[in-house]
Amino acid sequence: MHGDVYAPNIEAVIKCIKCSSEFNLMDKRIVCSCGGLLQVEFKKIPELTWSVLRGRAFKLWRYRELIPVPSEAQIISLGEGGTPLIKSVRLKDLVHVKEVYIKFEGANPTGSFKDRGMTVAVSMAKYLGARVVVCASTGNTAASMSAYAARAGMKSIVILPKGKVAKGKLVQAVLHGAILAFIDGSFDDALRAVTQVAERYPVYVLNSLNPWRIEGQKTLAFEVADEVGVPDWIVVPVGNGGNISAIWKGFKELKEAGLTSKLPKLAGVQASGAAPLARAFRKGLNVPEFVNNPETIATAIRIGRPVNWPRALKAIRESGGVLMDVTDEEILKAQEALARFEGLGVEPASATSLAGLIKLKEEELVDRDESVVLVATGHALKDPDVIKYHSADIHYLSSEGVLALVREVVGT
Ligand code: AN7
Repeated sequence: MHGDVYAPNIEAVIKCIKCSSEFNLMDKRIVCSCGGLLQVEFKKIPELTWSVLRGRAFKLWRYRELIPVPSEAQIISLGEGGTPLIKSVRLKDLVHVKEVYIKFEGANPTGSFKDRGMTVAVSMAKYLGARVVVCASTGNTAASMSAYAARAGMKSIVILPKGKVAKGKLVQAVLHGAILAFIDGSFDDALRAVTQVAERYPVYVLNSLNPWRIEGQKTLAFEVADEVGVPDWIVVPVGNGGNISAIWKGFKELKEAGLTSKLPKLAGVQASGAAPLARAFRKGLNVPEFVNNPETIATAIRIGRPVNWPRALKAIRESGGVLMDVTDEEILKAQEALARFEGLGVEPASATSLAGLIKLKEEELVDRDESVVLVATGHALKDPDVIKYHSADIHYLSSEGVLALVREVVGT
């Protein structure tokens, strides 16, 4: 399917953001021996023009040169990326800003932005000879990993917080043949278990600690810039802080490559019951105080110890942006507004971006002549159980009853 993808020779390394050690791209480690996070870095940013890129399909692999997977690697793809960037027609007047776009990541093959990271990281896993991949997950990572692993012919093991994963995501992991391990505890406990497993057994870890996940997820920035240029703000739901770090990396690389000239301000949004980064930002802390019992209706971001916090905090500060939190009530209201004013069905975690924008506007951090992109990370179908929190106009009627109902609705 991607035989037409240009496979470049790339000069890049894996580098520790803490101790600056450098590793070969073929190195299998996903964290540095010093404990620091790893990042893929170009030695020299490839020379590119928009017209070359735009001659290819509007999909993630359009940006092949900026994704330094070695050219011999087989690309495991489900046609991810190229998701709709939808201009808001009705919400714009509610929030009073120049332009609001919604990047609808629910349109990815497994219904979330995770597919961007997985096409890249699973391709690397396959290339590195992994047979078993593993992740801790609040649900979407598990759904995406098990789909891509299936396509790559690898076994997947997903470690999940018992009772806290939305139904749609579980259906996907089961359907794609993953081994599901539920543990008593939160996502953070599941990730600790993954770390222990990885120390002992030859498994490849596909959590967003993995630098190749970031390489895939940064393409969201490429697509936004490609379609409408760089906005003034980009608002991103934050759990582990992987996606917001990736999006920042994407915008920075575009600027470095001379493809854009400005950078956006990043607004990261957490759920109030799981907001260690927002709290650290508010207090001006350099190291967050973790939350031991995170709780929110937005189970995707029910995370108390975000592993990507160093890069997420750095990205947001560098951009001149903000980190904030929104309540479950605000999340549900925003979910309903996106669905009922724009026709966009997103899961609760994804609605934090609109809830965040509403707050940013109230606090006058976003100006009325600024443009904003809201990242809608996952599809509404992921989490059908939240229906109980929304107003529903449902009737059980006889056929005469139906006639009466319609008469009332049309107002005759
Ligand atoms: C819909 O699936 O962490 O800040 O294990 O599913 O990069 O963690 C999901 C995260 C936002 C937060 N929106 O992204 C997992 C997982 C949705 C998500 C996030 C997630 P990060």
